[in-house]
Amino acid sequence: EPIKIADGAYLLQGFVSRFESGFDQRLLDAIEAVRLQAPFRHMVTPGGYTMSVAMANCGRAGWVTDRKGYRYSEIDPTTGLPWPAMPEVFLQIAQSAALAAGYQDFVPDACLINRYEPGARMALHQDKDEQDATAPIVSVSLGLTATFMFGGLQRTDKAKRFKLEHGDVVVWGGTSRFNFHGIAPLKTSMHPLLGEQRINLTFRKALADS
Ligand code: MD3
Ligand code: FE
Repeated sequence: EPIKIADGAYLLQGFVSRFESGFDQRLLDAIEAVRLQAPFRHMVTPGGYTMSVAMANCGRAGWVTDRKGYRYSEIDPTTGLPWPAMPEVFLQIAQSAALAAGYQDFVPDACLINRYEPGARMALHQDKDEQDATAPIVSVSLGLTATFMFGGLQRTDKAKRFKLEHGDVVVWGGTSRFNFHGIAPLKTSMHPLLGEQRINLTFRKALADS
């Protein structure tokens, strides 16, 4: 029952809870372990803006931005240490979702963890920093519902809006991989497991060799 939302993009509603009862809590426990080693931080864009989304990473490579640009780094600039290893439960959910969408050999080497508090947003952008463009990106939404904006290959293409709820997974492959997308400012609300926040995991193959 994946819902096709674009060429190569599939929405798997409630995938986390259907995968295994209580798996959302296992993911949250793993996030707590990662953040002890790689704290959430508000990164600065090359243009000098501090992002409203707080970020951390795990896996071999992590996405970072600063005044010098966007890139993947094997070292966390905040700690000077390698990023924490990808938790087994992260790999399990990412690979299982990729398989459900028809991608059989997805081995992510990076997981970006985005934390949205009320008012936080992500402006329309494309994901172009990964070296392997054939691999899909798998996103897992946890906590408060967000309004996702999904545009086309040009910034000016009109964006469709849809909701991403706790436990929803989206697999982005094919040409959808390069569509503009973003998250509207998070509305204040309360989630039973996460309180006033939304956490999104995005699994990627960032490096050419791993
Ligand atoms: C469509 N994150 O981290 S997840 C990002 O909810 C990012 O935190 C948003 O965009 C979030 O880059 C959206 C859904 C998503 C992720 C990657 C995509 C949609 C995508 C890549 C290509 C097209
Ligand atoms: Fe993105």
